[in-house]
Amino acid sequence: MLSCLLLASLSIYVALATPDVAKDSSNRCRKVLVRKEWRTLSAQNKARYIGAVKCLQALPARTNFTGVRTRFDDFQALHVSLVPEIHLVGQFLPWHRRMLHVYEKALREECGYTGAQPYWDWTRDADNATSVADSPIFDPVFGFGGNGIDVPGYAGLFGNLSIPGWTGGGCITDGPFASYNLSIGPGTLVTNHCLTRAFSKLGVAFVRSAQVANTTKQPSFELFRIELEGMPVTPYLKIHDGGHLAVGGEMNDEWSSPGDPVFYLHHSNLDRIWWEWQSMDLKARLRDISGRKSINPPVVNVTLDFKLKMDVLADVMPIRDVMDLRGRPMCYTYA
Ligand SMILES: *[C@@H]1O[C@H](CO)[C@@H](O)[C@H](O)[C@H]1NC(C)=O
Ligand SMILES: *[C@@H]1O[C@H](CO)[C@@H](O)[C@H](O)[C@H]1NC(C)=O
Ligand SMILES: *[C@@H]1O[C@H](CO)[C@@H](O)[C@H](O)[C@H]1NC(C)=O
Ligand SMILES: *[C@@H]1O[C@H](CO)[C@@H](O)[C@H](O)[C@H]1NC(C)=O
Ligand SMILES: *[C@@H]1O[C@H](CO)[C@@H](O)[C@H](O)[C@H]1NC(C)=O
Ligand SMILES: *[C@@H]1O[C@H](CO)[C@@H](O)[C@H](O)[C@H]1NC(C)=O
Ligand SMILES: [Cu+2]
Repeated sequence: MLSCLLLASLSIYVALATPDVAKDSSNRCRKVLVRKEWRTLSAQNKARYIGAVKCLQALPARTNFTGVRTRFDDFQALHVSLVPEIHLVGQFLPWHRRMLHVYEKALREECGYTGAQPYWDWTRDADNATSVADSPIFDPVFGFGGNGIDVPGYAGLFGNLSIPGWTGGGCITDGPFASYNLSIGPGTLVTNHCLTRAFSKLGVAFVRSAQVANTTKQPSFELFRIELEGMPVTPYLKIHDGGHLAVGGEMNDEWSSPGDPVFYLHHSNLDRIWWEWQSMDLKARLRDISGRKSINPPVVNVTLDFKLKMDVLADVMPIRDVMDLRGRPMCYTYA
């Protein structure tokens, strides 16, 4: 107690003395959440996370998007409303970092969850397998349930490309989310439908350690974000779209993918890889941002002042404020 008081008064003193430190200490985190890989959580903590997601699925919506029923739907509908603005542009990684942070906050503040947002490191499954089917992520009890039921002739949701080696395509039949019907999606539609999955061997081939290594070795944010995000800017899938395709179904729907709770673990892993890349050279990379403001001309890069929008779910926030996980408002790290 005494040492706390001493430290507090010391930091006020230092803050007054040097403006730089004042800025630092005002951003200092009171608590740092540690985001962990799903399979490293205890059975009890897995159950707590899933319980909190189911809680969001039972709370009433706050947004006014057409069709939303629950707090879980709010986030999915927010994503649908912004799809043309948040992919294939400079704010792709910052916007999803912000979205995850707001989602994690909702789980904690509205659903009594005390942990951090977990992530799914698919390399742990994909390096030695051709399907994600055996991943603990898809466990019916300690995970998010498994593949969708087989639908003969399922063509996937990947434009007109035929997707080799998929199975499933229909409603998931087990796990904690088999009974939750979505009301947003597929695409921009508003329909009452089950959560679908279609595990794909093609997708798995793009989320292996070699692909991650090729992503984190890129020397600039410009090359890094392109190497991470994937088609149609790149000729083949990359870790972002590869992960969406590996799960398939709703997860592979560019609009309504946040309808699969696994979306948040996939994007948290991408966020972790961005932070890992930033951490290799913090001095330069905490400020390195680029990419088009919009997919429509004129081509202008975003800057750190570009505002990330969350409708009524959270205040707008400049990209600058999500760049450093070590200070407020972010205050989380990856283990
Ligand atoms: C939703 O719509 C209602 C009725 O138009 C309005 O009163 C309310 O402020 C809106 N809420 C939000 C969050 O936009
Ligand atoms: C995958 O297989 C390689 C070579 O067979 C092995 O070295 C590695 O430890 C395996 N990785 C995992 C996660 O099991
Ligand atoms: C898919 O193919 C059909 C028939 O070839 C074509 O009419 C349609 O525009 C294509 N859709 C997309 C998204 O490419
Ligand atoms: C959930 O959606 C499926 C179609 O995807 C439908 O067959 C089923 O009846 C719906 N269940 C409820 C409770 O609305
Ligand atoms: C590695 O990254 C470079 C640069 O983005 C890309 O041209 C190349 O295709 C990538 N290689 C693999 C195997 O993904
Ligand atoms: C956007 O930023 C990248 C990376 O710094 C740069 O190569 C590119 O020329 C910029 N584009 C425009 C239109 O300013
Ligand atoms: Cu997205």
